[in-house]
Amino acid sequence: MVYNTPTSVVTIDRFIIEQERLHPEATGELSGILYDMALAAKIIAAKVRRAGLVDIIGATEMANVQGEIQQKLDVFANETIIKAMDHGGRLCAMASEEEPDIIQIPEHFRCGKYVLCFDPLDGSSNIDVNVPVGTIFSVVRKITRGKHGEMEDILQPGRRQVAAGYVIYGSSTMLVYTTGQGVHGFTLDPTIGEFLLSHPDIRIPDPGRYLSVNDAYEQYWDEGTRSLMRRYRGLEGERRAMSVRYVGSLVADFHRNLLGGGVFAYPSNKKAPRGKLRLLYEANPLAFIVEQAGGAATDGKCRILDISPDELHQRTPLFIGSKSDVDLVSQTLRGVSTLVGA
Ligand code: FDP
Repeated sequence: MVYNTPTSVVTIDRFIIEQERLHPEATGELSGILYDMALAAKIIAAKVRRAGLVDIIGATEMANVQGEIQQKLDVFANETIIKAMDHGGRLCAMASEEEPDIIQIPEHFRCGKYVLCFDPLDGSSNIDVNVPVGTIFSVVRKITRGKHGEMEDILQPGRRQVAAGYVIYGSSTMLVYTTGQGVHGFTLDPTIGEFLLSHPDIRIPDPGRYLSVNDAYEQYWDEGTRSLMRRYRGLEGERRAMSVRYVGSLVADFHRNLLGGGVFAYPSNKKAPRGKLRLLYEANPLAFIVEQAGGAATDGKCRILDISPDELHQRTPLFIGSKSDVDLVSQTLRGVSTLVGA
């Protein structure tokens, strides 16, 4: 089906409003959050695209502008999202991977009924070498009674998310999101500055082709995890060997596996007993998306979306991707000693 022709396009704004009309009770507040995220994504995309030029142009700018210091990209992305989201009257609080505490809505703006958690620029250690990076976000409803958001509003299990998405800043910029009615992808058309519907109703292929894991940690894995990886590689059991693809930028690895099928794994290891990735900013939103696309996500023992967070920056082991590939995790780790939760 053709969605976009030279004279008729499905922009993200049009898509969001059409989805909203399916729910006559909707107030439009969630749609507003998605519009604002799309705007922040465009601003960050423009900056990321110029990242390689910063050293060259920065020097010239230093001479002309009054001593302005070049901001690091992850700091820029963090501030851009906060400023795009704090004034709309839709959020009561935010939490960012870049900030130690809850971000409150300034007093002069209205507080709303939603909470936003986000990772402004995931994989930012890859910026210097021109590898894709991403933004990840998650929205839940406020559950406390007061005007302002509290820690309790943020520390909710992922199954309560009402929206989640990511932006990948790659060879093209894409925004992929779900509000619980499938997963839809939009590609930024830089000539008109709009996200256009390019990947409606994404379904993750199953079984998957790709295995994404940093196996430099093999020496620190327990026997269950080693056995699982041997199975994925077709060295143990009956499975066909998967191809290994590891960018080391979560959004890029996840996005490829979502479209091509596969599993991304960041297991616990002796050095990092709870893994590396953050539950609220990385695992939860991607788990909501993958489940909506027909896939699954687990920490090895428990469905990611059922974990009740205890702290803002909690880490979790993560196995995420095509359902049958993720199901193999519990089948293999069951009964074998593992470090999960150690
Ligand atoms: P980064 O440190 O570059 O920000 O969560 C952070 C993350 O990247 C993910 O994007 C990536 O999947 C992972 O860490 C890579 O970790 P390893 O270097 O330990 O493999």
